[in-house]
Amino acid sequence: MEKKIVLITGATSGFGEATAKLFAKNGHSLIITGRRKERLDKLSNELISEFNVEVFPLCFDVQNSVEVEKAISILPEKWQNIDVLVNNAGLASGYGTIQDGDIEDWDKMINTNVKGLLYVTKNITPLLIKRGKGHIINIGSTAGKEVYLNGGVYCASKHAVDAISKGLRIDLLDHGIKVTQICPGAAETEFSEVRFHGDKEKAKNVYKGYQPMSAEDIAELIYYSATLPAHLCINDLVVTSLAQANSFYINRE
Ligand code: NDP
Ligand code: 8X3
Repeated sequence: MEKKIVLITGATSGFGEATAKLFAKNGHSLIITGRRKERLDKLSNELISEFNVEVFPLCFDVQNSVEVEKAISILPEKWQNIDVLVNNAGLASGYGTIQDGDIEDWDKMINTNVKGLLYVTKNITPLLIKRGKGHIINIGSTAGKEVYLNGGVYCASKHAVDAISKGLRIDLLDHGIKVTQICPGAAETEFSEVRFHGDKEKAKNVYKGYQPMSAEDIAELIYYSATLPAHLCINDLVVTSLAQANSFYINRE
């Protein structure tokens, strides 16, 4: 199989980390990103020693447009031949109504999930256009399809990802670049710990009484989407565990 260069944002945990491992296991080269440098370096060493692949770690905060541009501009020429961009970095911060909302939480979600995804995309897309091929995989959410109580701003940010994915697909149509959005329901990662500001008990309760998806489940779908024949593109994929019908109904024991 053709060896790809895959850039994954938010590879220090959850979906991003599992996806990096799966691509590495299959011999692909990886640009892994995140803010936590120690985790990036640890993952980088692990991928190199376990799978004997090439890895380029890039430490930056997607919220900062200057940092994003600077980080991507230092990529050596051979690393600029990116085949797949996985726009995965993202978070929910806080859980509550808009009338009681915390502006810092809102800023974090909108700046990361919406503006951060746009900054990374703006900097990588010219590299794909230059090569006349490539694939952008955006991690949306069921929260980008439905709106639930106490999740208004997170849902708004993921609805924006839904719109951006649709818009990008149109913008890039005559450049031969695929755009896929993957919209998972509940998956057990560090996501809920981050949402509840480190409260492990509250985070655990989100996944109580049913089998949620795992980071590895989502990695499989990202990998599958990225390795389809050149003429095929999954545009939009909503995926939940068997126990979850949608954002509102989960079959708990
Ligand atoms: P995790 O918290 O486990 O991972 C989130 C990743 O995003 C981390 O690697 C983190 O790295 C990175 N990240 C967060 N903020 C920034 C930032 N400002 N700059 C750079 N990197 C950042 O959560 P998941 O793996 O679950 O989440 C991944 C994506 O999936 C998110 O977009 C999330 O919204 C989405 N999602 C999650 C679902 C779930 O149930 N888990 C369901 C549907 C969608 P670091 O902190 O090192 O910067
Ligand atoms: C994460 C899934 O249900 O917490 O995007 O919004 S949910």
